[in-house]
Amino acid sequence: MDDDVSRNERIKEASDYLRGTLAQGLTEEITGAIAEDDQQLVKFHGMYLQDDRDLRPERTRKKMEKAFAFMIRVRIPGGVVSQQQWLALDRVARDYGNGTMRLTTRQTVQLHGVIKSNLKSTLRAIDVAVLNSIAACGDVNRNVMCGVTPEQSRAHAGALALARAISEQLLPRTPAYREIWLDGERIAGGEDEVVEPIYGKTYLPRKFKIVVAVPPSNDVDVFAHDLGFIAIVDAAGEIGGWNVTVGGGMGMTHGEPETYPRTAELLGYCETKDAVAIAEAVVTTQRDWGDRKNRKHARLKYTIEDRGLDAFRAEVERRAKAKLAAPRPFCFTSTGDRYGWSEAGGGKAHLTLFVQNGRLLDQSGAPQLSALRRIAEIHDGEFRLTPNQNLIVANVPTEKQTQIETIAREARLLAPWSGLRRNAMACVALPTCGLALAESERYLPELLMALDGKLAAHGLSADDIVIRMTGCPNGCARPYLAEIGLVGKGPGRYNLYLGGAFDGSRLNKLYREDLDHAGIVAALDPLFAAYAAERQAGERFGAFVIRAGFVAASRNGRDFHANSGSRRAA
Ligand code: SRM
Ligand code: SF4
Repeated sequence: MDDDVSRNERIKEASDYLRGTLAQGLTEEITGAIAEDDQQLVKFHGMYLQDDRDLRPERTRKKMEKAFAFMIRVRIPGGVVSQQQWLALDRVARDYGNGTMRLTTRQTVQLHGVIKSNLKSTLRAIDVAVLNSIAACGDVNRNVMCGVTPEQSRAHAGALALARAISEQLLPRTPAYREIWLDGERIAGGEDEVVEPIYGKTYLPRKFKIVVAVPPSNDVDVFAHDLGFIAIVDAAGEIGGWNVTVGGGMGMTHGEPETYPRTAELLGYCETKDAVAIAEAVVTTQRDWGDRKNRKHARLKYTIEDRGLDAFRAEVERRAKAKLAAPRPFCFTSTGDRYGWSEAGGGKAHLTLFVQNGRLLDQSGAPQLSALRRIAEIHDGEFRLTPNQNLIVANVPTEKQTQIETIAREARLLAPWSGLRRNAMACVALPTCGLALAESERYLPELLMALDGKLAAHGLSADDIVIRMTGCPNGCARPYLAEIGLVGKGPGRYNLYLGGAFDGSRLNKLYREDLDHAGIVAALDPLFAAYAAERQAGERFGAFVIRAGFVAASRNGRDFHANSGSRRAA
């Protein structure tokens, strides 16, 4: 191993395939935390050590240990769970978590607030439901996403099959998870290529994300991901093959222009029979070519920038023993979810519910967690988590539709009237996220209320406008692809980005910096007024602010930071 590799590389190398001292750390009752190196390793098992940041000041004052607890992220390829699995997740959230389920921007469920002594019981309960959290976090391929496309069932089945096949192929093979969390027997080690044929001892240089999209919906935000497959669907509704995209990513650091979000590029077209081999070849090329010295430069997007797309394609083709053809035409129209009922065929229908910022809990007047439990008790079909933090009750037979809709309506799970609210996402941020600089999930509803008032005054209430907020520049709600992006800068302060494309194909641009609540509303109100007065037929807000000269259009990657700031006086 090179002398100057990052600390995480050394931790992985010394971990004995992700075991570290986790098993021993679990037995130490003196602390709710685990050893520092194990905090990195536990991510590969789908968990993060966190502490309640709301309680930090008081506990520091009282000289108490931080209020440590774990976040567990379940791995759900394609976001599809059965009735029994939903009920099991609901139960563990109440028995061992903080009584909430958090639907994520990548089609999984997070449980927050699980204390160390409950970790094994929680993971056992998840295992009994034939689920796990292996590789939900860490320097590996994460949960593979797949468009939910309720209106295109046949294409969805093909896309889901690919998502599951890729997920299976790229799973870490180390038995560490079973040994540590499920008291499995220790299996003796072996050669790297035997234990981890794809990853080896040091896994990937950084996290890796794969999605499968089914046009015309870009609900998965394919251009935000390291690797994407875009279904090319024929007139009969069957998938003929896949356009492959590489090199997307959102994360950056304020004040460090060498870090930037980037939209993925088209690498080529492949047939279904080659898709898994192509995925593996992209992953192993990044394993060998990715930067292991600087974690801020270790995602695939930087490898592609540094090596060039052509060299990358040639290497992938060589490893996959398959040729990529020229990309086929495709067309995306939107990134969001289609709420309400849609036909599923065979007398059944899907109901897409609205879950604000993905947080399911029982609040007075809106007992959403309980309502979904009641729905799951009635509905013996599947549930689909969307890539936009929402939920689909799938394949509901006619006789149960009224009952399920009534429960959802009473719990305020049906989509709201506001076009802004229907297209809004916020990351978790405070109090659990250790990296948050500002509020996000807890603040966005208040901001939307204020903005809805302004939009109503301009007659724009029903217009679909994509708004996304994050508590720091890491980009967990994909804010740089939104028409309006708000990114935390410090407590109560946000950078405002404008000009993302409604179909998720263009990054936005920094418009104003360091705004507080009043500043955000004051900055957006005149833009809404101008949009109402000057827009062309069918013109989206993100396209309008560029044409009207408020911001420059972002091209890609490094260009994201160029020409920022407001250009036309609002
Ligand atoms: Fe994320 C780190 C939450 C999707 C980019 N993300 C985190 C952590 C684990 C904070 C940490 O490292 O300590 C957050 C936990 C908060 C909490 O308390 O739960 C966190 N990320 C989330 C979720 C839950 C946001 C949400 O509101 O739904 C999403 C879980 C996805 C999942 O189920 O797997 C989530 N994160 C994303 C996305 C969106 C996506 O992938 O489509 C991105 C941008 C895309 C990308 O990866 O480039 C994203 N998260 C990051 C980054 C920046 C990565 C980078 O390349 O710079 C970090 C920080 C890091 O890795 O160093 C991060
Ligand atoms: Fe935390 Fe930042 Fe991700 Fe929000 S964007 S969840 S604040 S890491």
